[in-house]
Amino acid sequence: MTTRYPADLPCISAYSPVAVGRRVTSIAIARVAGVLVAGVLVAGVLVASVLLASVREVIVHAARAHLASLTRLACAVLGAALCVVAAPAHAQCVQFAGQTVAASEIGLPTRGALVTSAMLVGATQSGNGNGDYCRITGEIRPVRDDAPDIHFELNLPKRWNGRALQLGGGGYSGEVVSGTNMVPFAPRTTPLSQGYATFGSDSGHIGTSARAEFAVNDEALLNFGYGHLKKTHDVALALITQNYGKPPQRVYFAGGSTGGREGYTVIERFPNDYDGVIADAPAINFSGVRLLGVKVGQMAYDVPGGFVPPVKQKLVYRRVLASCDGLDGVADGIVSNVDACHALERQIVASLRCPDGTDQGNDCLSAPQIDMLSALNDGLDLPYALANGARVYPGYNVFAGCDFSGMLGLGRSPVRLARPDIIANGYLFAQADAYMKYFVTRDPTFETLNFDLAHPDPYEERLVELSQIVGAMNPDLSAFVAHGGRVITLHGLADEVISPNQTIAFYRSIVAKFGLEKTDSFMRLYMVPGFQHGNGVFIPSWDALGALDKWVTYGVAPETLVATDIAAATNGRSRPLCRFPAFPRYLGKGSVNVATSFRCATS
Ligand SMILES: [Ca+2]
Repeated sequence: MTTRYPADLPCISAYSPVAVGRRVTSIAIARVAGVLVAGVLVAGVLVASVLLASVREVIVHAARAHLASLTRLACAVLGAALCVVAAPAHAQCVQFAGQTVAASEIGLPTRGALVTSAMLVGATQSGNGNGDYCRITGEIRPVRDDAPDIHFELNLPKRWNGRALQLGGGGYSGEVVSGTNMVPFAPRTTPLSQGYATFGSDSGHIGTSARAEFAVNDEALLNFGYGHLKKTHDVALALITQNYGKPPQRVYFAGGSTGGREGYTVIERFPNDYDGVIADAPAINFSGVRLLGVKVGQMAYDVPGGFVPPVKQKLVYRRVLASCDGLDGVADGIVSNVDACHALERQIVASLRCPDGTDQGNDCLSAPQIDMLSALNDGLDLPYALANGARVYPGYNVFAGCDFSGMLGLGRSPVRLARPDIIANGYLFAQADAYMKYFVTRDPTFETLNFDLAHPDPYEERLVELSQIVGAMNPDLSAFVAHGGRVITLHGLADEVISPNQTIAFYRSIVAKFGLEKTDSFMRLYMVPGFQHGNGVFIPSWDALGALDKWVTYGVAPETLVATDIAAATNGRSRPLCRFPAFPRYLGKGSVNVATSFRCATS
């Protein structure tokens, strides 16, 4: 099989069986006729009259039988070049505008979809690095009038590689994922410029990654949880199939954070729709991370003196670095041997504690501050089970290399704002507060600091229901495995937003279910030292989509790969990208800036 298919003939695409069979219009008939007339004229010049008569006979016969077959025959006999001329890509693209996709073609309840715009983006157009492609935008109608539309975008490259890629969102989503950019942290080129048909949506509401008001609407909530993934997929595939005359040979999904949760969501809920998934830093235990955020906020703002100011967050990080950086063989600013660092946790915490537990300035932490960080480190252990039996949200590597002083860290304000804000009050608490107000209680005046996590009545049932709708914690990936699906997950060990230890625990539950050998046949997990939630002292750039496609298409499973650091201060250095549970250990000689000076080790 080739990796790149020739650009399918536009004249076939415009009149594919889907298009002709379902939406015969006078315009379409006129265009078919135009193709035939032009074809016949040119053919008359180019070929012998006997052949021409034969072509005519075939075409006339076919026209009576089926318009789509006729078009294919015309193209096949008269040649691709003629078809391109007769049906320029631009005309084909703009024809999508105003088209509908019927609700019956979409696997979950909607009132159908409408293409609101379609335009050809030229390869030479300013700012476009994606080659010639048709950019389509549209809306998928909700079942109920009071629910918002799903807005989607779909890009159809002129030179198609036979594959489709759906891209996921972030946080609470709310902005259309255009599909014209790189897969985050990927080097080189965009999927669209490689020939992928790409698409994404706003998850079914207009907002931002930090706004959760939409969740008071049941249908919008279901769309955010999983509905928009299937609906957007089905609409996109109908249009892709119409355009190219056949469905994609491979359909992939890629996302990180909420997009990573969406990756596992499609694996668990729509396993037959996808051949491969990249699910990075996945928020699979969405309820768990939000509930831990509630606890962190309570420890910071409901316990006197519990807030840990940035200067002390940095103090913790530096103390950990002093103790643990060298445990991987080299003081390179990266805590790579996280397990060995965890073993030192008790003495690290003891060294940070102010002598009598009271706040004595910026060189030590008070008892309430230690308690606050310990809550974040230890995670949640609930006295009730969320969906899929989840009782635990494993904590972060607070004392093992995670830096909470950044933009997505614990915040800068000792005062809880009336409307908690990510920068002031920390990412975890601000997002959790929005979750409690709009997902759980649907009461914008709800006081999150008063919520009793251990006794959540009357909201316990609601918490469980939400964890089913928005979570992706089902380790039974059997249907996806049976379909031949492959999944790659990368997660930073220093992630301060989504706990890397939840991803490790989930991986272990998959291994427990399938066994290691079987798990190796469909899943890869790369845990990256020094990598936070997009930031960090090591930001790995690597070609995840290339690795996935090689695995799915050619059966070449990714093993140890190489990641190039794109952190500003250390841009360009490289490390092996080690399969879990291994980490890069320095060999003791050679440049510390190149991956070949490291091996993947487990201790
Ligand atoms: Ca190190």
